[in-house]
Amino acid sequence: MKLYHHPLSGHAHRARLFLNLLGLPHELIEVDLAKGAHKQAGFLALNPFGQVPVLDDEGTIVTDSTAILVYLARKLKRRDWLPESPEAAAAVQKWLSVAAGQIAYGPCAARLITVFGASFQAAEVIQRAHAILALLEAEFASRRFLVGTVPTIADVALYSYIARAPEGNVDLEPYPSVRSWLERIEALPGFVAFARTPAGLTA
Ligand SMILES: N[C@@H](CCC(=O)N[C@@H](CS)C(=O)NCC(=O)O)C(=O)O
Repeated sequence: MKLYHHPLSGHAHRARLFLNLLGLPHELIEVDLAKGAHKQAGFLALNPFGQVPVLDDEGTIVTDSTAILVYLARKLKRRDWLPESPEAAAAVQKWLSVAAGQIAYGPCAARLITVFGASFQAAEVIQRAHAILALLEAEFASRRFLVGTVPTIADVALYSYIARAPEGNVDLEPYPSVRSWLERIEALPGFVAFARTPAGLTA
């Protein structure tokens, strides 16, 4: 398998993290976002959205980070990571939507300002980040992982941008249960860290 990625992309880190948690051998291909390689014809043929990550599984092309998580879990028939009961599948999907919604427009956007110079309104996206973190803090007060008692792709999808939220000036100090959950993910066999950038609160 090949994973087209960028080391500072949390979306790409989700896919890379899951490949490693599954113990799947893979080749990492870095896409030079700074030079606009993701908008060149060759890459757009793989992903018309012009975004990383992209998974190439022996010619089967899968784009979008959470779609890659679903693909890998289904391909390996890992019902632990992607359960099949209607209730659990719906719960996982709910958190994948949060990853593409509140996380993308909250902690991810806040970090895009400090790490990549994006032009979002800092106060607005930081406030959004704290809203989802407060909700998660309440969730983790009574459970170890987002769905059930074992990690699922929901946890993988949310991990990267929450772990690096301080780089976007989003303080994790008020969220001890969220920080304990991050540590539980980091203790999983095969865990691979998301690169740290000295920015925001970690500058
Ligand atoms: N929905 C996509 C979003 C991916 C995404 O936003 N990737 C960023 C890097 S973190 C990217 O490639 N941005 C370049 C661009 O949109 O032009 C996914 O989940 O994979």
